[in-house]
Formats: sequence, structure tokens, C-alpha cells
Amino acid sequence: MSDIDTKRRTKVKPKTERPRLHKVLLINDDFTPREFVVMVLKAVFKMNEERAAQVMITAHQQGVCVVAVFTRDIAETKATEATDIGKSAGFPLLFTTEPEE
Ligand code: TYC
Repeated sequence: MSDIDTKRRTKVKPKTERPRLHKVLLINDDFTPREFVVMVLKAVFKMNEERAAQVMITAHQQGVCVVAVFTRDIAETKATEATDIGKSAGFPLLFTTEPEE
């Protein structure tokens, strides 16, 4: 038997794929007051007044605006939480999620 040690000793590092990120989208509607949308963005997404107003007005004008990106779980939890605040107040405010390309 050969005495030559042929065992490879360098570690093969398995490539761990990064979790796909998901966008939280704010959808415009005709009923939710602007100040209410801003309040929800500040509360759930920790935005300052200026940023929240910017995101709200973009959704208002374009129909939709990307709020933030998170891992899937966090994106879905925050979208649900934000949507539920609107629902509790009787508004059709809607946040959705979708995977990033
Ligand atoms: N369009 C609403 C209004 O004019 C305000 C609004 C903005 C509602 C963005 C939802 O995602 C939204 N009162």
C-alpha cells in the first residue's frame, strides 16, 4: 500500500447563498388620508417625517412606491402590521411584498 497521503486537507467551503430580499410596496388608494399614511410609515418603518412624506407622495403620484427591502419574513410581517393599522382605522391602506429580482 502506498504511504503517500493523498487526502485533500484544504477545506472546501460550501457557497452559502444569501437569502433573497423582498420589497415592501405601498399601494395608493383614494381614501386613506395622507397624514395617516405618513404616520404609519414612521411607526412601522422608522422613517423620519421627510422620508415618510416623500414615500407617501411617490405612491400617491405613481400608484406604488418601494418602502424598503428585508428578508421575506420581516417584509411580510411589516407589510401585514402596516396594513392592519389602516384596517383598524377603517382605511383601505395596503402594503404588499414581492421578491427582488
Ligand atoms: N391618495 C391618498 C389621498 O389622496 C393618499 C395616499 C397616498 C393613500 C399613498 C395611500 O399609499 C397611499 N388621500
